[in-house]
Amino acid sequence: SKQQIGVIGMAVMGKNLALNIESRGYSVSIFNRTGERTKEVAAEHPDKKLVPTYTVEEFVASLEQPRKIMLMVKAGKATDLTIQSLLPHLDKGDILIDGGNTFFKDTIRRNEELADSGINFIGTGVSGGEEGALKGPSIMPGGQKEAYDLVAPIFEKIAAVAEEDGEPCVTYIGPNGAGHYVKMAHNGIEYGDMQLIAESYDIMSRLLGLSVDEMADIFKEWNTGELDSYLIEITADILTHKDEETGKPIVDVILDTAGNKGTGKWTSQSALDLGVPLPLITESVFARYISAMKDERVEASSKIKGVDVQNFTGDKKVFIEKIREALYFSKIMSYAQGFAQLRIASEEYGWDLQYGNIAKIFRAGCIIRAKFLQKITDAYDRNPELKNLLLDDYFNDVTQRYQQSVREVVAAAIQAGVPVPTFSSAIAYYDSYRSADLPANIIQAQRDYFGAHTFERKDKEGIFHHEWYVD
Ligand code: NBP
Repeated sequence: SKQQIGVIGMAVMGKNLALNIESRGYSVSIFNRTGERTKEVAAEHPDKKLVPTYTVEEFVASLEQPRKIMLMVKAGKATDLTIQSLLPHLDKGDILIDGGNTFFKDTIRRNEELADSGINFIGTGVSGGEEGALKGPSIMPGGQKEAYDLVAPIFEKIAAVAEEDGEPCVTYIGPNGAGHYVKMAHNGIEYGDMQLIAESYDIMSRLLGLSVDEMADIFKEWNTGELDSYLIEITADILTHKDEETGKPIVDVILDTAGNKGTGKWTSQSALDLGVPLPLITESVFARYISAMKDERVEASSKIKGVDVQNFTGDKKVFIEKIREALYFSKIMSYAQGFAQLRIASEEYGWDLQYGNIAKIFRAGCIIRAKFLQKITDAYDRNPELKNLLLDDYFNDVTQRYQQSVREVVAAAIQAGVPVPTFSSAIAYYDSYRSADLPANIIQAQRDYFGAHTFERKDKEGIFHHEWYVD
């Protein structure tokens, strides 16, 4: 008998996803370029309905039609090569699902190319890392809707479930690259959240002189309120771990050089391409880059003085609450920017994204899962056409109430020489967005002065040029 679905790529993600699908009662064919790996996976799980196959022909022939094939291979060239190897063996109506972290423009291209041969192509974001893949990820599928409908029952069973209403964290995102775009934006938002948490830690550590244990308790406490989220939860936990060798908190021995796989960069690049302001996430990408310049920073630290950090004299408890408010405020700025970008991308690429549903499927399974996402869904339920989350009553009210804390925290950090690129960017965005007048009049005057680029006027319609060089 034939299998209901096939998974290609038996590295950690593909293996775990195959096990997840199998655990929901499906029979799964598995295949990996290196057959040894397929053998290992099958041998590790003899009791599971995982059917190992060792050639592409054997793999494809083992599947029910229309075939459902999930690719979990390295994004980029490996994905193209895998698709090419499958193509001669597929039939019209078969469905290829790419669950890798693929650049959305590659997905648009593959979707178009394969459509010519009658093959459906679903580019799907899968978030939640290894554990998510095994126990329930958040899934962001994009591609032919009719094809998605055929795999939807499987996806709905393997996805994470939102605590609030028991709904699976998967929804059809839109045509072609929409799913991978949303996954990319999710990752960008993840970069922002992580950097904001890192800055909060830095302020508490360097400005308030709190110990790692004290900070663990604070994050734990924060996780019971508005900031309740996976990333706050794991940060609290991380801070309780000790290094086995030295007995020190593990964070004190981990090198302060952040890696990245490029998805944050893609999000910023797309924002630049679309002309959408995405300063907070972009600052978080740059923060990783500057962190990676460790040797240069160490050298600079001995040459460049900055300011001496004064002992904090205020009420620490009060200030910690301000940091919490600043963090929540800044997180809202980041999501406001990210969702505004989704809106412009949706218009540009014709995706008709449903922002409230997107926030909903982030509520569980994925790295940015948080109570807070329900607020975003609620905002789009109130107004599906919302231009920016900051215009929603809830977000407007809470940011209005918390803005003073951000101003104080950012000012104190700057006075003390503690870098807060994302916190300061958050308040700058807020102040820019709510300013009816910005100093761009000066920029337009300069452009007109040196390049005769012309300008518009506040008081009447039309295009104007001023004669700047009259003697
Ligand atoms: P990797 O991204 O490390 O990819 C390894 C897999 O790709 C192996 O099965 C490998 O086969 C296969 N592969 C390579 Br490499 N080159 C190939 C080629 N030319 N032809 C065919 N297969 C090839 O695995 P992963 O970490 O499990 O991630 C899988 C996908 O899921 C990636 O796109 C990743 O970005 C995405 N993702 C990962 C995470 C995560 O937390 N790790 C989360 C969400 C999404 P081999 O065994 O023969 O070398």
